Amino acid sequence: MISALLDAVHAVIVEHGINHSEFDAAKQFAIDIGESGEWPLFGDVFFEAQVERVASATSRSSESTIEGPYYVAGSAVLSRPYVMPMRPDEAGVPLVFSGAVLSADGRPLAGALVDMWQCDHSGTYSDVGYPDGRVVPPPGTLRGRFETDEQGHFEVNTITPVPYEIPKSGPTGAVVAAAGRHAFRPAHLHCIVSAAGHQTLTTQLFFVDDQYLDSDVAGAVKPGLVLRLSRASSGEPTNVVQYSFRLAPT
Ligand code: MBD
Ligand code: FE
Repeated sequence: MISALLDAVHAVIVEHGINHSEFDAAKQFAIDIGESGEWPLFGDVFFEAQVERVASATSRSSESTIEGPYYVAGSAVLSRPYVMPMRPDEAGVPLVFSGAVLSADGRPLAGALVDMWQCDHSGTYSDVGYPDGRVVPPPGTLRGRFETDEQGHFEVNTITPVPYEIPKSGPTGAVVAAAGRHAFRPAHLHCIVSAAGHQTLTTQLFFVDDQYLDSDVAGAVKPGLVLRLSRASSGEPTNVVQYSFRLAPT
């Protein structure tokens, strides 16, 4: 594999007539990525979706997609009724997300664990070091874990995520700009779903009509993961959405 990788780089050098100053700039770029702490961001934005497509090609679980750089293990374990950890005045349109965790044959899985995280209404994740001076929510905000009930169901209260613009001021942003792309991901909820005797599923949920579905900077949208939000019947400005995860047995 390593020789194939080196051969691919050699081929680019030849085809594009890379000179010494371009080579020096590439080395400096690698140094900058390291010094900025952006290796996880850079790797996940440009390469994780490809790795994930290869890894999931033969999976019998429902659609998976990338984890991305912002998962934090060990988030709050919620108790019912489930509410994602939020500030008292958390901005954003309330969202009630409900659904089920099923085995591949459709059997409901009681006691399955959903580990969920998302950005806030300004497009900022908690527990992430940002290069700009933005307001980062308190640790643990909009990160939580909750279980399905005896029927394999769950319902969690949160806010509706908004499109997420990856940090533009660092070296990853420079590559995005050089590639002529915008830096947005469509709005998404991240979920890692696990249950005894089943393969763990890492995925994301997106929403119809998002303007970035077809141009996700991380290329991680799959059609089956795009959900239709609807308005709660209460008359309050609240969105509701449903989804059922299916896990392949181990
Ligand atoms: C994200 O929120 C994300 O999900 C990915 C994959 C990359 C950067 C930011
Ligand atoms: Fe994300």
